[in-house]
Amino acid sequence: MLDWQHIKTIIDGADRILLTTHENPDGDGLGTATAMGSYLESIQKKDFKIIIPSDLPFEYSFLNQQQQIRRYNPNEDLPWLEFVDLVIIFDVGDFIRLRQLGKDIQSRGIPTMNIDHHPHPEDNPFTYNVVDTGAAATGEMIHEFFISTGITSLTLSMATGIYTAIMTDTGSFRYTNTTAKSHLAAIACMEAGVDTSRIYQQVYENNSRQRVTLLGHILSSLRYELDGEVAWFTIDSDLLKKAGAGPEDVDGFTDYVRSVRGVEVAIMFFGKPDGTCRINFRSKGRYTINQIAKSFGGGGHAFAAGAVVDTPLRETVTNVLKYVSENLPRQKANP
Ligand SMILES: [Mn+2]
Repeated sequence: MLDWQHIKTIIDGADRILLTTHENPDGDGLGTATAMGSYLESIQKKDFKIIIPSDLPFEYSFLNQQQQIRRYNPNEDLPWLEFVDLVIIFDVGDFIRLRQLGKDIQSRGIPTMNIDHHPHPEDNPFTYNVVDTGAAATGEMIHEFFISTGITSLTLSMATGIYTAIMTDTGSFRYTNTTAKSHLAAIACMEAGVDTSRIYQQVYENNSRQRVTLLGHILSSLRYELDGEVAWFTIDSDLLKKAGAGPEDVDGFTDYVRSVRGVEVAIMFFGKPDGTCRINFRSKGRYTINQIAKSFGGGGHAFAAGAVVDTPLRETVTNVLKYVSENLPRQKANP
């Protein structure tokens, strides 16, 4: 059990606090940042801002009703950042995913608190590490923080953030990481009045037509390896253009592809316009895939991981499929 009281003391001691999460933010990072923002506003009365390294995805705009989330803009934000006492970073996985914001925090020597459920190496750059790899979502940890430090009932916006975080990271309570704790936190959120069906619809029934068109192309070009245990697909700029879609539209496809009968591991290869290639791995639970992601310079959870490599799309596909066919059989989750 983490020493939440000690963590509260550190937060209590800061006057100006920056809350942030990784680039291409998801429901866990944004939900926890807004839940903490609501706490800092209503209970602690702190000077705080939520500043993120990339754009807020449309499907999470319901978390930003008071326009409290902004994309980092050094020109406008640096004067405020100069006098920040503490940066709390949610769900980041790796400091590098803060991009320019991370560099500007580091160069000013501002203390950082890493609240996360991703594994981190011993020699990480954070001042304080608050890590629980057993938590299904960072949202579960923030719920624990609130109840361990005397918050008896959640405000609606705290609960909305926490519920969004846990719902998205557990695939709506379906993935193997879901525990009784996830459900207990969800109960607390429901008791605080969250509209669970509305949150679900905002996040998952808000696909653009372009995104659905892109999904159609992907599903019609799926490839299978290892007797059908591995399914994979590629996305490149041409395909995005054909569908009228953008890079923000690709999230979630790997989870969907994993749903095919017999498929244990789904892999997405996304050849980005800047020449790098993003690889996403999703496992049903028979194989762990974070070691494979790690061998390509990435990382993540046992059953959901990823990497970004500098090799072009085709070469990446060849390299990864070769590595997977040689190494996946040795990655049994329960040997
Ligand atoms: Mn997460």
